[in-house]
Amino acid sequence: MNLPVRKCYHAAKVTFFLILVVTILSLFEHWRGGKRSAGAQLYDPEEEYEKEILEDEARIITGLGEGGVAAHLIGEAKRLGEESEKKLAINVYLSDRIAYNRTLKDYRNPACQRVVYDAELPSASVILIFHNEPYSVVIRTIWSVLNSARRDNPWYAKANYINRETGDTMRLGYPGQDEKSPYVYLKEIILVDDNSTLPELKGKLSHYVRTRLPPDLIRILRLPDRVGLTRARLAGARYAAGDVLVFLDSHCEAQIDWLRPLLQRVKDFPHAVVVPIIDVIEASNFYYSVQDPVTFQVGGFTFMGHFTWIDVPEREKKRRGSDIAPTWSPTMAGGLFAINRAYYWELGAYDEQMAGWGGENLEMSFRIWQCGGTLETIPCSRVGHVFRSFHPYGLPAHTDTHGINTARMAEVWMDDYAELFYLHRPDLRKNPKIGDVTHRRILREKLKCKSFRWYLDNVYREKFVPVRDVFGFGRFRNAGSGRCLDSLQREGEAAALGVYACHARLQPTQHFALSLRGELRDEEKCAEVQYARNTGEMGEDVSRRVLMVTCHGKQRGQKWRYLPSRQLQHVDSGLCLSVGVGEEARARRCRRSAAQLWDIDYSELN
Ligand code: UD2
Ligand code: MN
Repeated sequence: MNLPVRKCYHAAKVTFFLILVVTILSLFEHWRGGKRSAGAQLYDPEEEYEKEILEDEARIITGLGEGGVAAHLIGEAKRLGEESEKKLAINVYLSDRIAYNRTLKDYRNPACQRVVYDAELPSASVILIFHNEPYSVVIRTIWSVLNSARRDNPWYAKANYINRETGDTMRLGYPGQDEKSPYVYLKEIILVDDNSTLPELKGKLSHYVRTRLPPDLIRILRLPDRVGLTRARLAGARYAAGDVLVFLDSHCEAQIDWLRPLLQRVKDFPHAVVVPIIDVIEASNFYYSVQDPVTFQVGGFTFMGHFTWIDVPEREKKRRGSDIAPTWSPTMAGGLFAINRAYYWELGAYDEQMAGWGGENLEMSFRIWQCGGTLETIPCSRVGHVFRSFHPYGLPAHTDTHGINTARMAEVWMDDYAELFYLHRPDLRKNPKIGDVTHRRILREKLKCKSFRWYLDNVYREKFVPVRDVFGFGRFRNAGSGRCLDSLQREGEAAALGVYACHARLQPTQHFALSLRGELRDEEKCAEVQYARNTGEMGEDVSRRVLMVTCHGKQRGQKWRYLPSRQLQHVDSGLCLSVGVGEEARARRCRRSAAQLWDIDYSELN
């Protein structure tokens, strides 16, 4: 009996010993682990960011691109730069090496230097939105906004102004602004991160703002989901507290004294929505390119729903009175503009159901004009923008946001003219993808907005409207061959006018018009006979090409007559439009021939 007891006792001793060893070991492990995690706590991401930023700063090449001149690298660096541009549509490798706060030369119309602004102007909230934009380009944008707002800028030199009414001395700044604040008129910069995935736009960017920029002036709004540019701007606007919202893309550089002209105009006319002249910063070499400080373009559109640049119409040149006066613009590009904050909301902000990219710019442009505001280019304000040849960031897969957003816009603002958009996009007509626009139609009712017809007749009278300024429009069907005039989707200046089998339904390539001015045209191009002016001797078998060139509106070379015989005669050359052997239309001696007989098919648009 004894034995088992002793055995038991022995076993207990061994067990106790084992437990002791295990406990000591685990305590030791715990202690080591504790030390390890204490080490992990010492790891500081801020330190890492700081190190990276110092490395970035060491990379910058002094003087490169300074003054807005083109920057060039050589050898391997040049190749790496070109490679980055192929991938990102901007030479990011080069951008990383140009000073973040490079200066620009003064490219303004010289008359701008003599303009006197109020000392007290409304405060601005500058809203920059971005999704996966190149880090150094974003930072340069922020710097340029900050630098141009500094109180010690030479253009703010006349620091004290007398208020003519009260006789008081006034300091530059927005109402109630601390006189010592180094940034005049700038209330805040709001960075809206539309859920970027690039790591450097997260902690590192925040660190940069905290350590190198005035952090009390810059707020970063991180959106938890990717919402697209319209809703990103809306988020920024909701957050903003300034009197005036100033939107910019995140690849801009503001020109000298760009902000005051915008603020002054909005102060004087709270219903004026204003845009700077947008200069081109070249994506490959960061050249700040200004063709001519005096002439600039304003915004137009195509019925396909695209924004275009147009020359300032002659009647507008007369109305505005001076080259630097606010210039009415039928539309805006969309990315760079300033608007009174209260008015922005009153006017319906944005259509928050627009996703991705596109459409919001024409929507806002038409809405401004139709609902009683004005859209103006302010020539003394210039901002450079890097125009890219493609979107480097992905857009929501398989969704044509530009098309859908434009259809939403057309449904609300274009009345029957929406059909001209659907002519290009029949697939979107009554397409459920467009979603519901009732609330935007209610907005239009509530604001008592005018019709699209009113907009075309008053704001953009120069716009060629293929169903309005015409003798006839639709298909031009040749009696002999049964084929129709067709642009053959040839693009570029002076592409030959073609003939092609008529489509069953009216299609944009076969939508032509004979305008009241006598132009044989589509939306932007007019038919001309090649070498029409040096006619001289013309043989029986003369056969000239007919080219589609930009309409000049002056009739010379672009005038056609539709004869009672159903022939289309080019006035300058006296030749008649004929079907040729190939797919190009020809201008030939007028003769009795079915090849020269045309029926204008007044097709219903749908
Ligand atoms: C032009 C406008 C742009 C916008 C667009 C039509 C100018 C100079 N640019 O195209 O502002 O009105 O037409 O929609 O007027 N972004 C996001 N989330 C996205 C996609 C883009 O935040 O899902 C940002 C992007 O990082 C950029 C801005 O939106 O800062 C505009 O995009 P863009 O530069 O690609 O457009 P852009 O200039 O070709
Ligand atoms: Mn842009």
